Amino acid sequence: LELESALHKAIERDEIVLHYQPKVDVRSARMVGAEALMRWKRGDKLVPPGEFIPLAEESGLIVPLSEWALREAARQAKVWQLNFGFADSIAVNLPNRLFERSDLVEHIHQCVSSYGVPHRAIQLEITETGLMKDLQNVIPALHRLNEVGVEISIDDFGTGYSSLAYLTTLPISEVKIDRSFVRDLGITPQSSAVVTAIIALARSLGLRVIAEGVETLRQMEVLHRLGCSLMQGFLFSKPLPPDELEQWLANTV
Ligand code: G
Ligand code: G
Ligand code: NA
Ligand code: MN
Repeated sequence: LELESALHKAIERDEIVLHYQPKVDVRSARMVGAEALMRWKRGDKLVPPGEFIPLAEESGLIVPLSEWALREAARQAKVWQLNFGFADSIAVNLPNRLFERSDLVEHIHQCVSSYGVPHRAIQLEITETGLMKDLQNVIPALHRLNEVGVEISIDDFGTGYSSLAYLTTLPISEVKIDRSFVRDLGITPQSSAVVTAIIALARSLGLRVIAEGVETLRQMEVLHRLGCSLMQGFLFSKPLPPDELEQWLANTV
């Protein structure tokens, strides 16, 4: 409860920050977008999200936190657009709780329009498990978001038992191969079988496919050989504070 009240204050005190991890196209070695990941600056300590996101989800604080993240990502996209000609999108992780709001789409619209960036400046990552758990709330919102140009990426893909038939009906743009499969690439034959299947599925549905958690050259090579050239992971960069992402941004245009 103490941590909960501290987290509540953290939002008001601007102690929450976003770090950004590049999404890289290995064919050009360039950044094609970035994923925003929260950090809590508590004194001189940086509290990792693993320690406060679960608490935020239990307490409901995840709603104001995520709304803040959407606003902050839109603001950052504008700054980078002005300074670096940034025209890609920033991906924000959106937990299911946000889809219970009937005005989610309106909130996102307000975020982008108040900073004067296009809707496509914001991409949403929703986990496969979250998607399947709450289709009733999520699907109508996905359609409305798609109509205004906000792209949807399915996070942790391959772990959530989604109905493939369902996927074909959803307005999604990207699937993110879960890091558990990437980790075992070149180690277990099962992992490359799963990755091969996901890439084939994505291709036949016309979806982008990106691999997360890429840590080794070997994993990068296998993924590239299997037909996935978009990647994210420590091999390229850990999540960086905005000023440190500038090196990547300068390289993009
Ligand atoms: O950044 P990292 O390495 O430590 O994140 C740990 C976990 O916290 C991951 O599961 C990640 O999805 C989650 N997380 C990080 N930032 C956010 C965020 O802004 N919103 C949500 N919902 N989850 C986040
Ligand atoms: O899927 P999710 O949104 O949870 O992914 C974000 C989390 O993954 C963050 O905690 C981030 O720090 C972490 N992450 C990013 N790249 C890598 C990587 O190459 N390896 C591992 N193990 N974690 C990573
Ligand atoms: Na994510
Ligand atoms: Mn993931």
